[in-house]
Amino acid sequence: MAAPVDYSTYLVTDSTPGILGDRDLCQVVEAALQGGVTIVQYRDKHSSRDVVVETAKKLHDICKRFQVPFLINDQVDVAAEIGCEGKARELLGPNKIIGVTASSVEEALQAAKAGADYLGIGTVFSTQTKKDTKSIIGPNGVRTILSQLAASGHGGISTVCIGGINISNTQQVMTQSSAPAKSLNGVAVVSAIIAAANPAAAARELSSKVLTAKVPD
Ligand code: TZP
Repeated sequence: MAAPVDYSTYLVTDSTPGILGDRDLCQVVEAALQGGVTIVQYRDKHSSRDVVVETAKKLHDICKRFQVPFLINDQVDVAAEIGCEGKARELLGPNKIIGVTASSVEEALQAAKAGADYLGIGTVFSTQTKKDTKSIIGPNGVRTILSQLAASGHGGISTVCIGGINISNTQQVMTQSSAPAKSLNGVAVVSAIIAAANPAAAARELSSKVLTAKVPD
């Protein structure tokens, strides 16, 4: 059986021009892994398919060195081509990680029933990183979704929250959003690590906040 996935400090990359300054994405991700990121999703809305495949291969190799799962956002064909850990099940077969973003109880239950491995719940707070978010649900919205998952027999699905999460609000969000029967497995962040002056230190601090706030499974 595959080892359980640690969702506690989930890094999502960003390809917005300028966000990395003069730094290289692979170096930033490697630094974040040194700081304790436990799972990486490559999200690239700007580059050509060739660049995406090339970058995905490099990032996958880095993640393998750290024994951390590597997922690709949306581009299921690229995930299939490079054989990474995250995908859409029909195309890539069993033993892959599928994540679905949910901003409502309905979406969360639908994804859980369809067999998603984990949910990205949000958008929690407004964020400059993704401007087309459907709704800002706050920690209370996250708690409602977690309660309903547990109440409908889907309390076992892994969950992270996403959207505007940073070092200053992680502990509060982890604590406030926890439903009595189910708490978050972790937090997913883009800018809190990718745009940080020191991504390794940012990942270390974020990871320590999550672990302090997390209720053991
Ligand atoms: N999905 C919902 S919000 C978001 C994504 C990919 C962006 C989160 O970015 P940040 O910088 O962590 O607020």
